[in-house]
Amino acid sequence: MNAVPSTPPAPNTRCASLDAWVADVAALTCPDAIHWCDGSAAEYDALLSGMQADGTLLPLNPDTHPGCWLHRSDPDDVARVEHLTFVCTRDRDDAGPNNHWMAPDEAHRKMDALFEGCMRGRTMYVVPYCMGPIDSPLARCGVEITDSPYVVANMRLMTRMGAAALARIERESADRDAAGEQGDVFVRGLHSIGELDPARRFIMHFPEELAIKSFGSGYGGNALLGKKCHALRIASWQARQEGWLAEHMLIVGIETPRGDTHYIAAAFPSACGKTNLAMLIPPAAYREAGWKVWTVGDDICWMRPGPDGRLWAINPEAGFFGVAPGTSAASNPNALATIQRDTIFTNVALTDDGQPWWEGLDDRVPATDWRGRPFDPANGPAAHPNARFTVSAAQCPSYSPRAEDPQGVPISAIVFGGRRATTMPLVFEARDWTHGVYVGATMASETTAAATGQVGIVRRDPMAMKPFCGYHFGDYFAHWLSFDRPGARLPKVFHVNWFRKDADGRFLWPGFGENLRVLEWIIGRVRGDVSAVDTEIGRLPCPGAIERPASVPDDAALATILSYDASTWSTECAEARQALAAYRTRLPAGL
Ligand code: O2Y
Ligand code: MN
Repeated sequence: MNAVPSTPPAPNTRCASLDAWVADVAALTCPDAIHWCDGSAAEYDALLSGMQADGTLLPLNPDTHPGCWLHRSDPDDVARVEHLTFVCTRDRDDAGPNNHWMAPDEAHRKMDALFEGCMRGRTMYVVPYCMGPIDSPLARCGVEITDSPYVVANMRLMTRMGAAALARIERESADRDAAGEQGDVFVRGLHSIGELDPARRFIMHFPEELAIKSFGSGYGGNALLGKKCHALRIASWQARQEGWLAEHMLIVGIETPRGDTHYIAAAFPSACGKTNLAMLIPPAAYREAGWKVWTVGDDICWMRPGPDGRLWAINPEAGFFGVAPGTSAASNPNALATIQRDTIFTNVALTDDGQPWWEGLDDRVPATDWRGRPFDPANGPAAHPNARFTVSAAQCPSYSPRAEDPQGVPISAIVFGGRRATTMPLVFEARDWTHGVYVGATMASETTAAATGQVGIVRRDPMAMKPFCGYHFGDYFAHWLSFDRPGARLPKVFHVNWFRKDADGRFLWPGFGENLRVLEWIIGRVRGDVSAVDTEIGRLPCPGAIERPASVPDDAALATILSYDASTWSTECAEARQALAAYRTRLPAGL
């Protein structure tokens, strides 16, 4: 680690604006040392050892979970904080009613006051990173400055971090200078854990400046700035300017017995099984017939029109920051296999022999809860409901070789979905792109206990982007509609609902691997192999088009899951119209 020089620092990189920014941040935050991250294995090991020494990380059982660690976060710092998250645009309307807004000058003043001297006694890490394959034209770079070694270690798993990213920033900055263009080629993210005081916690986004300032939290989406802050809020703004889409979507490749692979991008709000769908294991009969599922990404998708008119997508992330509770050999064997080694667990419980444990994993009784107390059911769940694993995507058994393709993968279908006990049939297809955008813009999901404490409230969450769109939703919908232009070969758009219930509150559809039956129908529609029934809500599968899983008792039950009720849908449409009215000043006429 280099000590902070008392004279202005010599250039560290071939990007003068980066050097100048780092020097300015050091002058403001007064760290004891500055460390430029190179992303090497030696650096990672040194960070882990340092965190083991100071108790930030505990090693897990090396026999069952080699290279795995437990981090216990501050009990008041366990999730994203939407009410403290702001989009700071010059014109308030540009942030839209879907964001909390603060004027940029005021936000900078507020944040700089918090950052003043906050790194005294700490090391300041400079973390260059690339979102997307390092040589992809769709990838974009950022630099996160942070005083948290836990954040650095997580960023190494979640992004392409270090020397290669810095080299790309230097190259792009030289190209921009040579072209006489203004502006930065990287997103500037400044983060400090501060004192982890919820009263002094803010996450500010400055999309016009490609900048993020985050103070007071060390956790997940608040602190790993490459993820929600950069890859969604700032990137959605950049994408609108540059003609692409930054979406809260998984990307999964479905290989059929014919040997062709169709890539599907899917948006679901939290707690709808996104990671499970991205890592789906086909039912035995499908596996035997030659179906395979390939994981490209489980959370974020960047898509742009290619020369052939199709949308080409990359996963900007290099790892998974997945929810541990509920992950099991039954729900997601691929995820479980992925996290057997070299994984950082956050806020999980421990068994008496030092293995990570969470509700839903198996029927063992944990010894220690997520706060490090002897487990007592009277204290609530053993693992925090938002407990996480951070792991490199390359460890996933179903990781797609095409995930590293700089050109991305062509998207055949876009799927929207939500958790709906009633109203929404298992699947329907939108009539055209505009209808598809409407379906995404009006999608909704019922809350689960883990998310809010209130169960079963229907919340509209357009394209699952409500917490993540960096600008006015009206402009965002218009941007989506703009992709329908001459020469475009857009994906078909679908809506799915795995969560429909019967009158007794029992799920009607088995979900998990059986969802492949629905994806098979979607692929049939993309290829033009299967017909559909035109209805007022969209196109539905013909009877018999989706084969009945064993757990669905008879064809009548299957018909119920596939059907809709016109009067319930009248209410649905009225509610959807009311939700869209919130964006009326900028709502495109097409919707
Ligand atoms: O709670 C957090 O800080 C993380 S939220 C998150 C993490 C991974 C993937 N998706 C999400 C989300 O809220 O959509
Ligand atoms: Mn997410």
